[in-house]
Amino acid sequence: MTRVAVIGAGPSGLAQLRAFQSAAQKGAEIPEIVCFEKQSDWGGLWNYTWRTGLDEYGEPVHGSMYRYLWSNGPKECLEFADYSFEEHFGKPIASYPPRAVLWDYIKGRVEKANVRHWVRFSTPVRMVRFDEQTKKFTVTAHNRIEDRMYDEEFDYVVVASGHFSTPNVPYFEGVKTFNGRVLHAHDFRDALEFKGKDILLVGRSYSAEDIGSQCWKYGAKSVTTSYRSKPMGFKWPENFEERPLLTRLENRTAHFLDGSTKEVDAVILCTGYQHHFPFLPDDLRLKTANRLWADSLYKGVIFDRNPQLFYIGMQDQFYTFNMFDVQAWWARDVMMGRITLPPEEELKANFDMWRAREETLEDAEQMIWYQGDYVKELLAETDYPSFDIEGTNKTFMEWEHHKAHNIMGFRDHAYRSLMTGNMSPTHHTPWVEALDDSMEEYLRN
Ligand code: FAD
Ligand code: NA7
Repeated sequence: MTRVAVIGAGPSGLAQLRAFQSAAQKGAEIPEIVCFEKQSDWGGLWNYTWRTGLDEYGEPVHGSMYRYLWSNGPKECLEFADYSFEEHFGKPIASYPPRAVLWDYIKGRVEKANVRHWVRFSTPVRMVRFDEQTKKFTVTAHNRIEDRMYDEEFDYVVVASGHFSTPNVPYFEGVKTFNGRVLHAHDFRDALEFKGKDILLVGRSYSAEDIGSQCWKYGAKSVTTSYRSKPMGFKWPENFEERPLLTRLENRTAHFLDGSTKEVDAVILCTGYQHHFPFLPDDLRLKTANRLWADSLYKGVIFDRNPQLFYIGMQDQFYTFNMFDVQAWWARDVMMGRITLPPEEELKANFDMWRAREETLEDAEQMIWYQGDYVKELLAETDYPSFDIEGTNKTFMEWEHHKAHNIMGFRDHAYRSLMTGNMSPTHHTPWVEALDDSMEEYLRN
């Protein structure tokens, strides 16, 4: 029997499980699926952990999510086409759910699909090898509960281990002598730690924007962000400012490229993450920057040096859950022989076309339409329920517009579901006043 290993049970890995289960549900004979998950529960980053550094077994902690995290984009843009929010919660809900609500939604679909028995929890994959003779993979996994390592053979491997977990940590002169706390966004957990403090964030992307906004919301005395390329440019509140790049730290003083200085209590490096696959040898390992068209992946999914190896969710992301779904459905169809791969020159030409277009993209709007078009291309080749990509892009446009208008208020808007057509309700409390991020509080009418 054909065997498929899925590495990771976050949104991408779970999309792969659901893809196979939905084929089985329609009567198809599917391969045997084994999903290896290093954490003790599923949901990937959405499964919050208080831990930082190493976990209970000495493994690097996967989680980068923090308390009070609310969706940074409209939930209408990530909704599963085969499992709506309304189906899960039994009613339409507001558009920017906190982490716990999204985790519940992700879990709901796979609980309904009854695929938990495919997952081996607390089992990190240590190594994957490919035998050119037998054309099979050997996966070495470590069952941490029994503290037992073992090998198993597979015909296909799907890497869905995420790429926002291993921090990119640049060095800044004087950091060794800085008298406050220095951490990377990966280790940030509770904004209340910085209440009443002057904080500096390095970076200008999602983490800087959101951790900065959150620390401001929970009472930081001042928030300064420092950019390398260009400012974020939002209309920030009074005690929130953007400065050019940090050049050095001296005691508590941060020095910036424009010669200005600022006294700060803590530095949070929001400097992004590395694609890091310590369990893959050179011939199977994806090496790419965080970009919309990742290196080495034909159709954004299949490894260019081994057509039995798939990667899900490795792109930089506007689209998330439903893009992972479309990728997983596509990968499933290749593995099940429903999609015959075109000759390599054609795959390469397709890759070059997407890469060339990626290099022309100038702003978020163009990037969103680009990723939407990519999702559309894969969607047309599978039986994943079709959904309104243009409508999704337009919802992303509204989101961008709402952010530009009011960065601390964009989460107070509501959008129409592209899956059910129903309008979402406006949330009962403005985001800046909503300090309780529990599911009960969010769903309260
Ligand atoms: P992950 O969620 O990272 O899951 C990967 C899984 O693989 C984990 O469970 C991990 O334990 C497991 N794993 C890793 N290595 C191994 C191994 N060797 N063996 C076995 N298992 C392994 N997206 C949104 O749509 N909206 C948001 O608001 C949003 N906010 C975000 C906030 C933060 C702080 C971060 C970091 C990301 C955010 N994202 C958001 C993007 C996020 O990447 C996706 O939503 C999603 O979690 C990606 O799913 P994934 O399955 O690809 O990766
Ligand atoms: P991103 O989106 O990869 O952004 C990384 C940021 O870090 C970006 O602004 C970079 O600047 C900046 N960076 C990287 N290296 C440096 C150095 N050496 N000096 C200064 N600045 C640097 O990561 P995020 O963590 O913000 O977001 C990741 C995910 O988490 C995202 O999907 C969200 O949903 C949540 P640049 O812009 O290149 O000038």
